Amino acid sequence: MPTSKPSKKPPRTSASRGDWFRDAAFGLFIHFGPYAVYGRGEQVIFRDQLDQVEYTRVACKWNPRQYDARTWAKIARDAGMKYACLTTRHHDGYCLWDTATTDYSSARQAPRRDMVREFVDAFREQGIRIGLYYSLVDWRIPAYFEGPAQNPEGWAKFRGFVHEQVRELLSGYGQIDIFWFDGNWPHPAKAWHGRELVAMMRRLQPGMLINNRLHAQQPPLGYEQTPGCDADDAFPEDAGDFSTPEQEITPDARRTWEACMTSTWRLWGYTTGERWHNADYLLDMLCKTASLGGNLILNVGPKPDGAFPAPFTSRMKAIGQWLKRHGEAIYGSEGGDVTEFVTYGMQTRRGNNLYLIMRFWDRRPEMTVAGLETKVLRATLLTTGKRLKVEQTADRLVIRGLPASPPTKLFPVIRLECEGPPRPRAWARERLWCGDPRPYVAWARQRGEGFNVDGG
Ligand code: FHN
Repeated sequence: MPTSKPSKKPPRTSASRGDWFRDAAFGLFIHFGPYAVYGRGEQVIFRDQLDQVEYTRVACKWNPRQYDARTWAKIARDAGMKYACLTTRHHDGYCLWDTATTDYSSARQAPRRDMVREFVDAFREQGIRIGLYYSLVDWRIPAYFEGPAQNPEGWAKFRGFVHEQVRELLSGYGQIDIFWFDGNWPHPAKAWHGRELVAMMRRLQPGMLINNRLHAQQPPLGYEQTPGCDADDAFPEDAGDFSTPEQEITPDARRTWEACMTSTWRLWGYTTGERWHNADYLLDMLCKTASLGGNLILNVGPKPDGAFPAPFTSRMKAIGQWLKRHGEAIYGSEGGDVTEFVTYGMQTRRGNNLYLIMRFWDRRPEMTVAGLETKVLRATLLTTGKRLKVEQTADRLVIRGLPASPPTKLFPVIRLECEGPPRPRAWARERLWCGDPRPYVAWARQRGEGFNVDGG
């Protein structure tokens, strides 16, 4: 069902922090760790209930010799990604930075490398903003499972370990733009001393964005609730700056939001025998997210040797080329559900421009856009630069001069330059099901009242 109101970008997180993020629109999520050796996703130790000692042995031997953050950064840059978020520690507990809290790290084990350092340096060099993912869960630690009630002493020690690790990550690697908590479940933010933790983080990195997952209940898989959406409406100070719907593009009208999605069918860590989403499906995610006023962070699980899987790299190349030509419809755009356009695709807005993102190309020389109130001054097929003819009546805009063959394998975009911010007519704003039926009554009455062909 079409939404009843054009989706707007939610209120800014805070003028100082959120501007670049909402304009950036597109980020890279990287789930990298020793679990890649197994080729069965990032949770293999838990899902397969592997022997902890055996997994630790394999993890300590893991040495991704092809890990080259500069290559990763160039792929992300060419894909049009404006920020990137690396798992510094996932639920298996293995740390990718030179931490003093444990020897279970890439700095102390086989690689002898501070992979977080290499990541921040390489991506910053490409002008890409830095995000650090951090799992509160650590499946190695019994006190994590017992929790504060059953093991108050062990929990306090574990919580201290977590706070110190966060402090290290925010003290030793320069400006961090995003901190991406994950896995607070089943413990509430207060069990993590969330307010103290966030206060410390704000002191160390005042301009940094924090996601909502220290606070939002992150139920294990199989729960009803969409992971990453806040369980309640209140936003206490440990509730972070943006919502994180996962594996679905679900707007949060209350504030900035970022959909986190895999580029394969399911798992975040490297998985052999993957089913990959095609480039048009991945681009559809990005355009849909932008049309609803949010950001997309798209995931890759690097191979055990540290290289990105080739199917990911090729898809990102195609999307990057599309963004080179059509990026103005995505970066810095606002949600654009302005007119009745669901048949063709999606819309985004930017100032006085309305962008029509065409998922389907029906080869007809003209197309109709119904319900746009604002006068169109100029129409351009952004994909080729060709000027298009427009004829606008009260309720209908006809766009003419469209080429028969689709001008790109991905999504052609038409830019409508309007005499003001593009607005829908009342009936288009309300759509069929949500507003004043009278325009539709008059429209149906054109035929008469009755059930027969002649309206009798
Ligand atoms: O359990 C994790 C999962 O492994 C992955 O890291 C995702 C990414 O958003 N977060 C949790 C599931 O919601």
